[in-house]
Amino acid sequence: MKKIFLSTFILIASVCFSLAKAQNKISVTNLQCEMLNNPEGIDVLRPRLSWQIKSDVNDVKQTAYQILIASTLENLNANKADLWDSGKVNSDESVNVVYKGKKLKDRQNAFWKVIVFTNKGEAKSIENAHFSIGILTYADWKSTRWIGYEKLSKDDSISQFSKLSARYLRKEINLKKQVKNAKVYIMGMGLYELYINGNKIGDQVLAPVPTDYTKNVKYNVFDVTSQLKEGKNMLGTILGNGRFFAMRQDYKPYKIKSFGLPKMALQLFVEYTDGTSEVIRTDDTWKLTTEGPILANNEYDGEEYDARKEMKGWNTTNFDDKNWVNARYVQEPGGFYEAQMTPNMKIKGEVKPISIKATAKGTYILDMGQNMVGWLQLKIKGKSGDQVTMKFAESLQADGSLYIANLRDAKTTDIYTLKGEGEEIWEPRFIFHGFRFVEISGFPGKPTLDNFVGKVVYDDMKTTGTFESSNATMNQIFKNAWWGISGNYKGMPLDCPQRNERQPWLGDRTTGAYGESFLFNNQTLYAKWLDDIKYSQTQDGGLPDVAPAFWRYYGDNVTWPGTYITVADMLYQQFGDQEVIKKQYHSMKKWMVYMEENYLQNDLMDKDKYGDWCVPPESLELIRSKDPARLTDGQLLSSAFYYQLLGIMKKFAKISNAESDIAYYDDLAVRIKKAFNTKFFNAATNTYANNTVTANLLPLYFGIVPEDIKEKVFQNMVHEIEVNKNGHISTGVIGTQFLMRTLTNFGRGDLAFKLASNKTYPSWGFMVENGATTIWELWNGNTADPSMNSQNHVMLLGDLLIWYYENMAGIKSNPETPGFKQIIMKPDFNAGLTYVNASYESIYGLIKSDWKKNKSALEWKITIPANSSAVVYLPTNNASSVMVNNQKLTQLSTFFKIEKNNLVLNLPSGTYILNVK
Ligand code: RAM
Repeated sequence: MKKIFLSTFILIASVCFSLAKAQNKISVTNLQCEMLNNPEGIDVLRPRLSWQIKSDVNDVKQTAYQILIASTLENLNANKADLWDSGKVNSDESVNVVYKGKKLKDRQNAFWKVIVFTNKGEAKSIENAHFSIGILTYADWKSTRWIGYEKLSKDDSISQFSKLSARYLRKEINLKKQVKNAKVYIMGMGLYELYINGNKIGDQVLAPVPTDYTKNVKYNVFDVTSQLKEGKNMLGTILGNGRFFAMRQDYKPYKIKSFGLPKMALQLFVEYTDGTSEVIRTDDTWKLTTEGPILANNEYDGEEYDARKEMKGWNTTNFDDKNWVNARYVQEPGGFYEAQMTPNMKIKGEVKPISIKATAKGTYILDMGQNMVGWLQLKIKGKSGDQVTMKFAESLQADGSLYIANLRDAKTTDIYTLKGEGEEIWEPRFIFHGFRFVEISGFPGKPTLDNFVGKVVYDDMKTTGTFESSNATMNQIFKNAWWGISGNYKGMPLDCPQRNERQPWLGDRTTGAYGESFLFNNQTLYAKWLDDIKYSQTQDGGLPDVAPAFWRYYGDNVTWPGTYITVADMLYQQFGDQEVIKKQYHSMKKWMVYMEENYLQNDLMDKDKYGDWCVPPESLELIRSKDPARLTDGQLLSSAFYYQLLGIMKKFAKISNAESDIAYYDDLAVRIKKAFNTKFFNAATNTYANNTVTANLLPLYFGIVPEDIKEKVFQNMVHEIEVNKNGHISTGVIGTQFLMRTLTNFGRGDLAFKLASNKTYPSWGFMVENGATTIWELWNGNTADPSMNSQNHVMLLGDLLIWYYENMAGIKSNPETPGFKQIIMKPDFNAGLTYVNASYESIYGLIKSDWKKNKSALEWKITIPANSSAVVYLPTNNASSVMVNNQKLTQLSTFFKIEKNNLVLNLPSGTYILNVK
């Protein structure tokens, strides 16, 4: 297929696109190890290195590279690559280049740079990069003790609404010599803050990322050289509950997992200038108190803080801790220790409230103007003992009061008690809320907008995508999606951030993760999540619906657990990550075999739990439809899904050097396809099962429909949408994952556009019209029963964002060359938009697609990063109507061909303006 494609290109003339005569400026930037910006303490001995080439000339291809890695910065600066000098390697690889130097050891420091050779000249990386190895040997942790305090204070409770005061710990250390290098390795469960000599270490919040602590425990690593001095130093930590001391502690213990009381283990590794070193470890000489100002911290219920109980100087050497007790030795949490390979959360932005209104009760309602996730910082003056209560909610009721019914039993309330010493500024440490509105009571005096700032909290990742088009509804949906996705990143992808749930449900991200990857660099977060899923696998191969399995849902369906495989595929497609597949392959296969052995009956997968979750129901108050005509057969869903997964596993088998498994997948796929068509296809009507859109869509998208009847099935599906559903969506979480792409692939981009720009029920635009600033859990989120009705859920996005990028902007990674090594730029110019301005920061660099058209002309500005290329589709079959950078295409030397009324160009890297008349 590919070969035919290339051979039909026509070579026209020999003038090159690039401005080759201009001075070539090549630079190498953005050096990354394991795709992390700051990989301090990593968990791999063969890390992968990546860099980006930037250039102001077109057509830049890497021809070779040389990587230099040294154990010290001095060595690197002197070009002494004592760990690895790759030599000049003739290769165009610039991402995920595997380390092949000396064996790296625990705590090894590495400094590196790269020299890149291109067809347009060579360049050295501007910056030096750094990584260090974590503590990979369990024995090195052995004499580091876990410490804590496993008693409750009088106001604590182990109950449905668990309440526990934060633990404060301190330890004075005496460093006898001058410090050359110091690193701290900390496991603080559930959440920690670390201080040295009174200063907070790092700008992370809510660290570390949550895991099933009986399976694996993440440690964080910080370089603290500059924080320590010769002589006395003070280490201090505060421990919060997080997911460790579960939010619903003694409530449905058969379902909700809890891990005990907070605890920590820490190593401080100090290297002195004289070459000697020392390790300081947690032990029972550390002092502890539970009498600090954080009286309670519960992710669902909120934080309570009494500023009168602040212990000034507790984390400095200048403090009398006679009332503190010695920390107690406690059991280790049980899981393996692993360096955290994804960044912690941070405060990523601020939101200023837009209004504050007094209520008849004497309280105030604050409006942030945006449904956001994080917390509120309070600036306040008052008397000692004054108490301000802040209750958080997503929306208001008709009478202007908070709508809290959809929070279920989450109390979402922060309480601050003033110390009365002038201006006090406070924000919580160990909780977050999903909210737009806050009810404030007990505020001393009259609050104004200046008393509050919203802190936006999510994993420290870059926003990689922008999108703007001629359709205002689509633009607002994009913004709402950004807020929903970022807000639900909490060291794992959550379903929602507000009610008493907040679980990492697999099914919510099956395809969504792929769309999200255009907006955020979510690679390490999802790689971590795949580990969470692997760790939650049962002995016999089963996978849960929620991972980490804080809620124990082991229901053995296909559609939710299948996310394990589709998310790995996303990491491969979008980031070119093969390692993640090799790492997970064995467990994925184990699950596939487990499902086949236990649930394949007559060649169909007979196990489904959720159906096409959350289709628009027959009555607007309903959460789940009971109307058989709206619901799609569970056996159809699970069989079609399993069939699709077999195809992905086949690809993974090749990557994982497990080719011998392919025959197994192939055989199953053939059998399932046959049984599927026999059971569900209705030849008289050319429809599947009960002819829901989803029932036809899945076999179409997954390639189950026989070639000769595809078009008929598609036309039937279109009829169902256009006529029977009046041009509206009727799919739920499952069908919506394939809807937009299928319509466009079969030539009905206009109908996809209609669905994307609809403002009436049910549609994403309907949410916007009803004031949504995020995406709802239900199409009828404004009217449905509150018992399952979150206003910040991302699962209904389906493949919408993929469609925005791949089909509207025309930014798609060629599946043959994953990670955007080659970009397929094929916007559907006729769907209904008149312009799109979009960009995506890929691992090769920035990709841009800005097009605008009127009846007679199209102008398209494209940027393709260096060392990448693009196949560009123009909507014409007339080469002489095309201009490239103000020159006639027919006078240039580039390959193009005409394919189905498109003129297809092969463009090397660079910036182009294409005009079609
Ligand atoms: C709800 C969750 C989630 C969904 C499950 C099946 O409780 O909010 O979004 O995956 O149900």
